[in-house]
Amino acid sequence: MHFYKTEGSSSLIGTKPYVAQWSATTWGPIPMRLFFNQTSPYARKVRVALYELGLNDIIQLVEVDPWLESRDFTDANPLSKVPALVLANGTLVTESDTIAQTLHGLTAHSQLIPKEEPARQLCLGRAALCQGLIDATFICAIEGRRPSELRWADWVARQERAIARTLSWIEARFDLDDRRFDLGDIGLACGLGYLDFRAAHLSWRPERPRLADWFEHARVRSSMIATQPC
Ligand SMILES: N[C@@H](CCC(=O)N[C@@H](CS)C(=O)NCC(=O)O)C(=O)O
Repeated sequence: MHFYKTEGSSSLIGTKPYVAQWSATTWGPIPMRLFFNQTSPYARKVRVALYELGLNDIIQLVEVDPWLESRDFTDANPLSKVPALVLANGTLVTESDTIAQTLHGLTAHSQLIPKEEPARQLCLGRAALCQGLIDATFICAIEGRRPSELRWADWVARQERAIARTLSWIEARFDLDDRRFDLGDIGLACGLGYLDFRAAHLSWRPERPRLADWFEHARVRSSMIATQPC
């Protein structure tokens, strides 16, 4: 078992130790490592994708606090942001959707991104819009952490308007299908989960019943339950 510690953190990390039964022919002899933290909605997208692809046991999960800029982590990712994937050959991949696309490309029979058009384009379009939804919610959460004299209320209000419009857009236009859980759906589920976690006061459900109904199914998938922020 491999456990890693981050500088300045007292917690033992490596919650899911690398399991020895991996296929050297597919993945090579060195484990891939995913740097993440429990509360990051971006990292959650990748962790959900790992579960959905059945890869969570062959990737070493390394929990870090990106805000500490610890040497251990910045040596792996100079941006000090999670998620970050380090491939078996040492290649660093950042950005949640790029990481998910990389994992999709490495996995036979992955259904994360449809092969055919226009389904592929639609999936990537949904994923990108939901990334923007997460970004807006994340900005509000970060503003809330500033000392009160440094908070910019207009900036938060602008993000909250963007969140409200985007949710209503999704309610009206997205093809919400319970039988599918591709990268666009993962982005949506993690975006809604993050709203519940950090911006519950926005009470998004009453005006978006279709979306609320869809999320009731999505949020109880094992991949979502296993990656709940805490
Ligand atoms: N666009 C990036 C966003 C990653 C990101 O901002 N992650 C946050 C955690 S939720 C982080 O690591 N922040 C640390 C920092 O900005 O220094 C992605 O999709 O992966």
